Amino acid sequence: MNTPTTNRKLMDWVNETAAMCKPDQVYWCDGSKEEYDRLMAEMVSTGAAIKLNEEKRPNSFAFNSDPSDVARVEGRTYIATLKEEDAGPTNNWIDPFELKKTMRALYDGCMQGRTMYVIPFSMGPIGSDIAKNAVEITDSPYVVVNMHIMTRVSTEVLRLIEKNDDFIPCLHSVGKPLAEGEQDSRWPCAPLEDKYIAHFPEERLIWSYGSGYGGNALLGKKCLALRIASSIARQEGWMAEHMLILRFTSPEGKRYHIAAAFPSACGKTNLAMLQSTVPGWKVETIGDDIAWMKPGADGRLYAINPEYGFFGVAPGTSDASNPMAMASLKANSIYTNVVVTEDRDVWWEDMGVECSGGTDWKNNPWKPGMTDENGNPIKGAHPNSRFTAPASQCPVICDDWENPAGVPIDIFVFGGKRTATVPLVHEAFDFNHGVFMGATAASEPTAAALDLHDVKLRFDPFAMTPFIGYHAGDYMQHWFEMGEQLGDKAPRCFYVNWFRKTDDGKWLWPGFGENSRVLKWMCDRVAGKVGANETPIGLMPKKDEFCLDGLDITAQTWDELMKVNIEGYQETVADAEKYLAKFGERLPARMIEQLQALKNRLNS
Ligand code: GTP
Ligand code: SPV
Ligand code: MN
Repeated sequence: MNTPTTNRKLMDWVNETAAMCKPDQVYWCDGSKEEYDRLMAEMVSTGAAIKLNEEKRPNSFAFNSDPSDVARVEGRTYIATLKEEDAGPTNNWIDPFELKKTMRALYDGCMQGRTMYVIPFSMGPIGSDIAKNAVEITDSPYVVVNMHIMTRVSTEVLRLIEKNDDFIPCLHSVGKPLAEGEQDSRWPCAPLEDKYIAHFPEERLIWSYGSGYGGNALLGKKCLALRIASSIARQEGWMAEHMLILRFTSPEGKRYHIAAAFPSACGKTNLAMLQSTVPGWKVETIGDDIAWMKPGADGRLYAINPEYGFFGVAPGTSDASNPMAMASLKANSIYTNVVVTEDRDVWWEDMGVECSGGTDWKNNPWKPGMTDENGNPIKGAHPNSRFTAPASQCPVICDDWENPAGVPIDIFVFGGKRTATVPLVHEAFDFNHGVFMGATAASEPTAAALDLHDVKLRFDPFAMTPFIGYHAGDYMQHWFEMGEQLGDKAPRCFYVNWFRKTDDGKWLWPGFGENSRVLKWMCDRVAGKVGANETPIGLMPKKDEFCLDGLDITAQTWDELMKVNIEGYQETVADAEKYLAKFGERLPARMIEQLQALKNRLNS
């Protein structure tokens, strides 16, 4: 093999991995367009990829996964710390020695009949202080092309590793060795019981086996930029969060930077690119899924987006709901588990265009209106089908979105999907109360994780439950400590819920672009331009200070949207208390104080 590095550590790791996984060949990726085109052409020739209509979707490709491999698998995701208590009650734990033994047996010969790709990549602008260099080894060419879009893949990263000897090793295999002459499947993967998405935070190491989908396989994203990074961030005094980052600019040109944490498939991509309906105000995007944030020299908190592309939920994305996402994915994109239409374009549910038929995500002939044997509609696209699109193609991406210095965050927003109880918006009394709000955020499950279907509501602190690489109690404590350090420069905290429904199942709030009205109220609060009603749960808008012009919202709907449901909150508090009890001694004292204070306010 020709090895484009002389770094001992990297060479040893690649050689050891090759000896264990026994691929037919080893290939070092350079991130070039030529490499991308060649791998795509190979996948088209084997039938793994479908080249889309060049006129409708230039340079774009569709893939269908195995029906068993369609989302993250939280039940098979592990934080393997030396001590079990360091993984905490929200993570699956296995002793790292035992897990490595199990996984080594699986990795042994797992790349037979395949190429082992070595992908040098950077999370964050290459060479910047906040970026992290990493190398993913994978036997999936689908992963390579997705990594090209989602991260900065470059031989420049190898040059940096030569200099500083510092990189995060990420090992991935689809877990399907090929016997001599065996025909490969379109989407090779291993059965659920052999899938492992494993993290060794003390070693800063990632081992993933058996899945080719999304966050299970594109290891820069959830595994590195959230689970491993959150653990590093706590040690080093910064934050790695499941947050979008946007810039909201007033008609006078004043810029506000907002970072918002919503659970998977709860509206981050939508909010990150929203088309403001408030006259003169505009949104520009910095990131749609992950924020890395560090205190700057001026004492404020600065955020960067460590990613390079969007891996966004396809269904529901339309010119009406998210035109900027639609523009981002017009060309040079990858679509996974959507409908490929008869004219080789893509389609998904609620795309807002007619479809006469094509091939569904399971590779079956499909027409709209088709039903299964029980009369239920057959979806053409999987609910967690996704597009992979370069962030640079977003028409409202900030000019300076790659500035390694980041943007100063003014506002934190927390939220989730709650069809009842939680009002449209409320503000925290202070930062500690904001941490409590984020730490007790709860959401109804979505299709983004495979194994949560029986859950009605889950507490999802900071939308990070599946992504905290250590004990969630220590994580909450880290949030309080960051607030202490930032002092009066800490971002103001708000909680939102776009998802309230009426008794007959209709959305109470129009959402999407109209959410700009809520953002505007937040900015007015920060600027001291509007007051607020003090309620037991927090500070809420005065109706005449909240812009509803041009919206068909009755006084009754407004009251419903802004109602503080005391009994509902008392119930949630009781549930939160039960949930937090699991954290034992590592539950921060400030969480207990906040819980007690909320109880008192609700009871008085
Ligand atoms: P991940 O990429 O999984 O982390 O998710 P995300 O938070 O980026 O999710 P995304 O923005 O793709 O959210 C998708 C879902 O939220 C779709 O079902 C949207 O229709 C829905 N959604 C987003 N914004 C709104 C809103 O304002 N109102 C309503 N009712 N639904 C919304
Ligand atoms: C999520 O599930 O929050 C995602 C998609 O952003 S994945 O990258 O698959 O985790
Ligand atoms: Mn996400």
